[in-house]
Amino acid sequence: MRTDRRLTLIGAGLAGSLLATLLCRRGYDVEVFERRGDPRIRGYAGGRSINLALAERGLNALRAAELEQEVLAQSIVMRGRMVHFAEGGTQLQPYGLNEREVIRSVHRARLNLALLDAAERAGARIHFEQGLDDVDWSDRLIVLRDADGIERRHAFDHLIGCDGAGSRLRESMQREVELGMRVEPLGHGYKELEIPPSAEGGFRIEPNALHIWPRGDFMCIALPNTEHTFTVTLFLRHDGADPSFATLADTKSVEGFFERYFADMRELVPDLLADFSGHPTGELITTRLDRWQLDRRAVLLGDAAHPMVPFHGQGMNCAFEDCVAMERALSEYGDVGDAFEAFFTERHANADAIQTMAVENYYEMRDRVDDADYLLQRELERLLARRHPGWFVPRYSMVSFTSVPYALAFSRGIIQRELLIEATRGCSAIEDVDLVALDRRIEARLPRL
Ligand code: FAD
Ligand code: 8R5
Repeated sequence: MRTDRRLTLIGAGLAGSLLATLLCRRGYDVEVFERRGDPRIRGYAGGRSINLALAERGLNALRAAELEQEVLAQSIVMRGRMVHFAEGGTQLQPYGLNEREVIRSVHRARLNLALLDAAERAGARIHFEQGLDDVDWSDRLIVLRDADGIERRHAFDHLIGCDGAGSRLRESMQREVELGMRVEPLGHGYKELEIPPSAEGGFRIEPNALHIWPRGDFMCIALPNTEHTFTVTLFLRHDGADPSFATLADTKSVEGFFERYFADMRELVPDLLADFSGHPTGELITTRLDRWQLDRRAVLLGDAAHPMVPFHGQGMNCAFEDCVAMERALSEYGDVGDAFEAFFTERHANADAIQTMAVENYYEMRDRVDDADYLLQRELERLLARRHPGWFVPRYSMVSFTSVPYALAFSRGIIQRELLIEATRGCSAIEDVDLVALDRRIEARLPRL
């Protein structure tokens, strides 16, 4: 085996296991070190049903690994946002323009199992309970630690860090070179709750939607599971004036909070108080790096390279797209170091763009989806999307239903939003919009895709 065909991956999470599969199929000799135990033997720690939204970019990567059908078969289609208004009532806002433009809810643990099986089938050697502790860069050794704290060293040629948002490899690289890391906490956290099946065993609310309870500064969402449950997530500021996680410190205030803002949740989530006190409060942080590589020997990918907040449902989708980009770079460049450089050059601005769009989508979800001006802009956006297909494509659609580079979706999104705001200024209905004048402005300002 030529040494430049040997790759060492850190982390067998979503990206690590998919990347291992893709690279083995390209003839690389892939070894993966994962801190946790093999979930196929020990079962999943925590055991809660956590689901993720899978969109086109993620599906595209799964297709490359021939896993698309297997994953789709165990997914639930979400056709749009079901908005639950504060004053009661709901409204379904479709995500796409046709029945193919949908996102899907997938079970994280099950997806990870399918990916691990695929990686091993493809020939990857996965070592569980082998967490990366540090890297000896001068001797090209990784220092691993098992569950009992026993240390061992292992030689590497090239390292790919797929070890997630709290990446240890990133820390080891940072000690060697300035990665230019900026940590941007959102100031809000999240809490997961569960809607169980109904007494008859079915879904308690509409299954084919992503539910949103927008409440201005905070919100709840719910995604369906194949077990007929929903995972609800409350997003709320950590500290400061009521309501915040800090002010929800006792049973009474938690009950009062849900009573006041999410009245239907009391009935939907029978274990509300137990879930609230028993589940940890999650952190929401964007971390940006100026560099993802060290010396052409190591590179970061997925959450290790670009942790993002969840509001566009793109963390996994972007990590999967990274895997395809890495595979492509390795097949285009004979030299692994060159491939790492090319990968970084292609992905850095795109990761930066989706990180920014993810933060923006929090504001949109929690505060805009029930505003009249927003709804009018959205109606016009959909009209224009039909009038100018493949040209005026809503930003949400570019992100979720295409593989248009995120940075391009971001820059076109800015122009499109300006056009929508200008065109709807002073209008109260779609009939008031001067479409002919708008067509001319689109022609002048928005290049064709
Ligand atoms: P991970 O999947 O986190 O994998 C990292 C792996 O590295 C893990 O297996 C970990 O055990 C291992 N590891 C960590 N440290 C070490 C070490 N020192 N040595 C060895 N191994 C190590 N994304 C979406 O696209 N859509 C969604 O709807 C969505 N919902 C989400 C819901 C929740 C509750 C959360 C937390 C995230 C969600 N995301 C979603 C984001 C998505 O989970 C991540 O972006 C994605 O998992 C990133 O993949 P990754 O492989 O980079 O990291
Ligand atoms: N991640 C998602 C969207 C966009 C929905 C829209 C939003 C929970 C911790 Cl908050 C969120 C989306 O614009 O209408 N698609 O997919 C997934 C989301 O949150 C996930 C489930 C989550 C981290 C907790």
